[in-house]
Amino acid sequence: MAVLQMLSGEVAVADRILIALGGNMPTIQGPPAGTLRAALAMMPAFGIKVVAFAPFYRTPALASYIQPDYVNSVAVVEAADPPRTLLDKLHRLEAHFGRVRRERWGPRPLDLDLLDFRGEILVPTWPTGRDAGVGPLPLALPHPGISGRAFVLLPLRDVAPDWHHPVTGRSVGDLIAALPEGEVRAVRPAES
Ligand code: A4P
Ligand code: MG
Repeated sequence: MAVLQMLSGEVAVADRILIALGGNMPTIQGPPAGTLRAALAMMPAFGIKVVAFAPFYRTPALASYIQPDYVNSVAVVEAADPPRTLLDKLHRLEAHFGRVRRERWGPRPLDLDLLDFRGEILVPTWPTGRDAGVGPLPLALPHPGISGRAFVLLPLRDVAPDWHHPVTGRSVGDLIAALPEGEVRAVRPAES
């Protein structure tokens, strides 16, 4: 297994905040891996302390048309903000790296999703699924896309091997085992 990049001490499970990082377009920081590193380095300026982050993975785009591969990772962070404020800060970080929301699942220099906020469950009153379209959506926790995505679950397991889905209770290992083998194999360590 790839080496976990621990930046400071362990965080108790109940206090865990998990953020997914992804990108498949270059920025002034260079290719996506450079953007992800720069975003992690900028988080403390937003009051977000990065405790650990997973090694970067190169992953085929989950999209309705052909796009460049993504680079994905997951970070464990600490923050004093409530989840909505934290997501607003993540959106400001995305904007700093040139993210413009044009279309759902479109190519982007940086996507920061709030995967899990201390196990909190928030079910929005309108759909967040495939049919929801473009535009601001209410916060959903945990992030609705976790369970079926190898590009989220593999780095999540690196930083939180004891993680369980707050709603279903399924372990990250179980969720990975339930994925099609080819999807798991397609998620490869990024070379840088
Ligand atoms: N939103 C609600 N809850 C959350 C949450 N917990 N975390 C709202 C983040 N955002 C949340 O997100 C759409 C809306 O969801 C926002 O208004 C936000 O407030 P977005 O980031 O603006 O748009 P998006 O990313 O295009 O849509 P979505 O539904 O968030 O898609 P995902 O789940 O982020 O997937 N393929 C690979 N290989 N790797 C990837 O990282 N990412 C995506 C996007 C598609 N394909 C990918 C990858
Ligand atoms: Mg997103």
